[in-house]
Amino acid sequence: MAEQSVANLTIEGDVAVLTLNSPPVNALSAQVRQGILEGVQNAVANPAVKAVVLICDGRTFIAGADITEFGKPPRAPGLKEAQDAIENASKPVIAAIHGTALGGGLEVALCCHYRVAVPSAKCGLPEVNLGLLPGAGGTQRLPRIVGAAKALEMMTSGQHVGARQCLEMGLVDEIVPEGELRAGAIALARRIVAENRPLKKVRDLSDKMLAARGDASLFADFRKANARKFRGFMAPEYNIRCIEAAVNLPFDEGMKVERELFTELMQGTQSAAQRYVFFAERQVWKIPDIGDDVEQIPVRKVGMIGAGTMGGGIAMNFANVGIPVILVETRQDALDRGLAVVRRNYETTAKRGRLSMEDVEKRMALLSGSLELEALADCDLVIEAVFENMDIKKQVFARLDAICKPGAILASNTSALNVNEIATAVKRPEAVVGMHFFSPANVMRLLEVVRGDKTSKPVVATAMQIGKKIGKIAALSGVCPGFIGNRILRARSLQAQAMLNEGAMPWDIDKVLYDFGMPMGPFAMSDLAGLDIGWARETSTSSTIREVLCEMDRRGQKTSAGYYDYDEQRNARPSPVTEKLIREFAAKAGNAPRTISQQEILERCTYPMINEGARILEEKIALRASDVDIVWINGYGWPVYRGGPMFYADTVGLAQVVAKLKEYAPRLGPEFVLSPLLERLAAEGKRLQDVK
Ligand code: 3H9
Repeated sequence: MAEQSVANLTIEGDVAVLTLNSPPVNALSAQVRQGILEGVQNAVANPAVKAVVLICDGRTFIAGADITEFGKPPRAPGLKEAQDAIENASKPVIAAIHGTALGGGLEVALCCHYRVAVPSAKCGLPEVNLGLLPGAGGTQRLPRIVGAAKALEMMTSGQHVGARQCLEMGLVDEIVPEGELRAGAIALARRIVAENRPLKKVRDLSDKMLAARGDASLFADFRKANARKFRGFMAPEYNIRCIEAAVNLPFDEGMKVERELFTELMQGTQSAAQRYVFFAERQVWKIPDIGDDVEQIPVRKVGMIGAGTMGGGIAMNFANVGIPVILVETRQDALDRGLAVVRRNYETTAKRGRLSMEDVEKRMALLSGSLELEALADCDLVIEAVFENMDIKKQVFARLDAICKPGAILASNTSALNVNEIATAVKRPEAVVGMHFFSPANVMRLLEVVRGDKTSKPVVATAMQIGKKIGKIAALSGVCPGFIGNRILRARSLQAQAMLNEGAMPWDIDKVLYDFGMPMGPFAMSDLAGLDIGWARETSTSSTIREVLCEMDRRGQKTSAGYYDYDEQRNARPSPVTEKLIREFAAKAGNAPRTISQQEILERCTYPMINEGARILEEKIALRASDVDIVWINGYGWPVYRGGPMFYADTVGLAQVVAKLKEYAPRLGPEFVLSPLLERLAAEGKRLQDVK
């Protein structure tokens, strides 16, 4: 028997109960595998035992393979041995599921002869989110029990499916009341024995798959319908291939396909990136000098200054979790418009079936408006989203200082301004923090929390935790122009603009970045956002391409013309006007246009970003490389299968990045400074992700 604490076998009359206990999530470490193997063997060998229940202590059923073991030498026993012991047992084995049965956990449950769950339990095969496919028979067993169509949905989305739905699909056999799992599972075990029910092996089922056998259209249609969502990712396609194998091949042949494709994914860069991101998403919440003992400030009411696109979007996040928000505007029509936009957003969600009309009303009832800052006096957290101008921000903060109750958090949604300077406007700088949301704020997952020199620990801790509560992923940044995200964006923008002057066209650059996996390139992004952000006709000097485009009223998608021309459906096509303008600018500067290779475009865009990320690390603006990656994945659409710019740099090799940056240096512009940290790590053969 393995260690008592990991797997514990007790005999209750004629039923053996094998309880796993390996916190935090009962992942299938070598010890747990050993515990299952020996536990089942011992139970089966015991003549008094007629059936076996497999159950877990703690917050969840087995949540999957132990991801920390991936990439390390395998340790015996393998999961298959443990699964075989279950599936081939001569006595019925019943999985008793609470929490989440995920990945390898569900694959173990699928080897059991019966499954019972509590109503709050969920099942899923989320391997796709780690750039993988279920590698312990899940790809072959799931379609056999739920059918190919449902398996396609579940395995390519990684979704966790609730117990009731699992019951309907046949994935679980019975649901027992919350808190009665153990007793319910034992009772089911006894019934199975009494009724002499068969030892049901999922591998032998076929009836739900017969319809799909030989019908390639199910798969072709599914691929087509999801092409956009799956773009660039290997794992969804590999999952689909495994389900095709399940449908068309005998079980053991299908298992061979699964093994082969699993191994390929596991050894590839995409899965390494996605596993890295899994841990990065959990690491990002941890702030070394702020422990759990730091007190949080209860946030029961939020004030929002500005009811425009940003303010309204931010307010929705709080209303979504039941926190009331007062929105303050300077004019009644702006306030009315802002609230109407919020209502429209909610109603659109309701029309798509993702929210009930009752919930729309509930959320709207949490939002109120005012034209007076004084209305914010009793708010626990006030966020301003006014015009990006330091003087205006300081005026607002000075007024908030006079109005807000002691202990209130005063947050700025600035995307670039100095939070320390903003804090000089108040007598309580410890209360001032940056909370930088990304547009559209009700959709985008990222929140940059900006810690000023004087921001107190409780304020930082609360800003992070409230971010978690409203479903964001919060990354901590120090103060610098543009913080983590926009500072790196600027490094890319400078190169993209420079390359226009050297002979590349906006669509050449955008295509390279799109093919790399970004949702769009920098010029398409500018057109979407509006070229006139921060531009005014009165002060325009015709000195940049962007200024001249604005002067020509080519202000982006909203005017059907920007860098690109747009048709009525907003489809972009390269613009001869823009092309001519770019050529004229280059000629004026005395630049002879040259052909810039796709490779150079990619390197010129991404390597300066990496360099800027390294500078952000050495200046201690970011706590760790993986936080930089979290920002770029969640705020700017960096493809998760490339792990973020820092992880990507490690996969390219820092020596290569540095060598190229040195080669390109004459073209990189006066602002470019090679990061000493990057240079040192490259020389030492180290990685950015190892910087502590
Ligand atoms: C797989 O199964 C492959 C097989 O098909 C093939 C095998 C041959 N391993 O998320 P939380 C840690 S692939 C190791 O904050 P929650 C996590 O890092 C796997 N560690 O809790 C964190 O550590 P820390 C398929 C893991 O309550 C702590 O547990 N399964 C694993 O918000 C708490 O996690 C999955 O992909 C793991 N598998 O959510 C499921 N899982 O405290 C992955 C978690 O040091 N897990 N940890 O930061 C989850 O989705 C969530 O953790 C879960 C709980 C929903 C279970």
